[in-house]
Amino acid sequence: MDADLRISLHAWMVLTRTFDDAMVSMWKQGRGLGGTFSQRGHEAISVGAGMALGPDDVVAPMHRDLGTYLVRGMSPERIFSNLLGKATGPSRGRDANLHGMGDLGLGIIGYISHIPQALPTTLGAAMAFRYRGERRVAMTFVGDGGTCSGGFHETLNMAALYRAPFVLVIENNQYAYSTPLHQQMAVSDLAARAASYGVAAERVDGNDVEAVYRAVSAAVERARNGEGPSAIEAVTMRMLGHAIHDGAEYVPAELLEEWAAKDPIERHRNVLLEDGVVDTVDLEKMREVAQQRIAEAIAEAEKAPYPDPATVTEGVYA
Ligand SMILES: Cc1ncc(C[n+]2csc(CCOP(=O)(O)OP(=O)(O)O)c2C)c(N)n1
Ligand SMILES: [Mg+2]
Repeated sequence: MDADLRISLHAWMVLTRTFDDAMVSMWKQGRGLGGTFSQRGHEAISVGAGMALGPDDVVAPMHRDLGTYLVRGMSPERIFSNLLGKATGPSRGRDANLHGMGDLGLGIIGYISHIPQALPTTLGAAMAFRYRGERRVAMTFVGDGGTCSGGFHETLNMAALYRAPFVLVIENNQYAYSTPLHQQMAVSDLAARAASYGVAAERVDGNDVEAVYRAVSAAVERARNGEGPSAIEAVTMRMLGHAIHDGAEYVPAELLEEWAAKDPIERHRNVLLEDGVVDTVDLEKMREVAQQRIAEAIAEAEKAPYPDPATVTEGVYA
């Protein structure tokens, strides 16, 4: 893999983590944030998969895909504005959350909270590309919990049957809210679950950004060439609670320790250092740039106006 690409993958993960840490501390300081879903531990997935798309492709990220929003070009200012309920956020103050942050100009389909409705919606986009003969790909994400609901199964069945240019990234983070995998389903291999519908499926280490990037790039390439849909199960761990209000006391401490030792950013940092792609000065600089960028974004979002109450019915269609 090209050195510039490896550095870029790393820098986006650092920015994503810096954003996430700032978001969590702001919530603890009571600085007016809405629903706060940390994606700590998911950086390699959201960045690696997001970077694998081309500029004309579309993606529907889910609540743990902050990195995908960032790599698609949604600015930290706009995302913080959304979290603060400001008029300058993509939902224009309608949804103080990482939900609802669509921007079709950036190829981002707004997150659909009710799991797994992003799947059939994204398949619809993929089918539109097919009908129009466009070489574009539609990608979305689903959690392990989401794979238990009907829409996952119906979407993969139809995607395979019609060879849709559709890519699904399954974020297996071991838990759906407080329910561990073994209490959700009688199987543990989610790639096999997807493969049973006839989509190309594989399991990757979701804490290895380069592995995620390679697997999703190959899937995007297949979809673009008319070779049909794919599902990539990226295995990771949700390192904090479901959302900030959840202390996740039900997660065994040893499990978190085991996964903390496999932190996606630390791991990639060590690989880049070993391969001589970067040195510690470069890495420190990268961290400072990210911190500066996020501090500016927060300052701008905090200054931004709330939506004018007179606009409250705008965007209400039914
Ligand atoms: C139909 C529906 N039921 C419940 C919820 C509330 N809910 C949001 S996320 C979530 C858990 C999802 O778990 P998983 O799919 O594993 O994703 P993770 O949060 O672990 O990333 C639940 C129950 C919802 N959004 N939609
Ligand atoms: Mg989960």
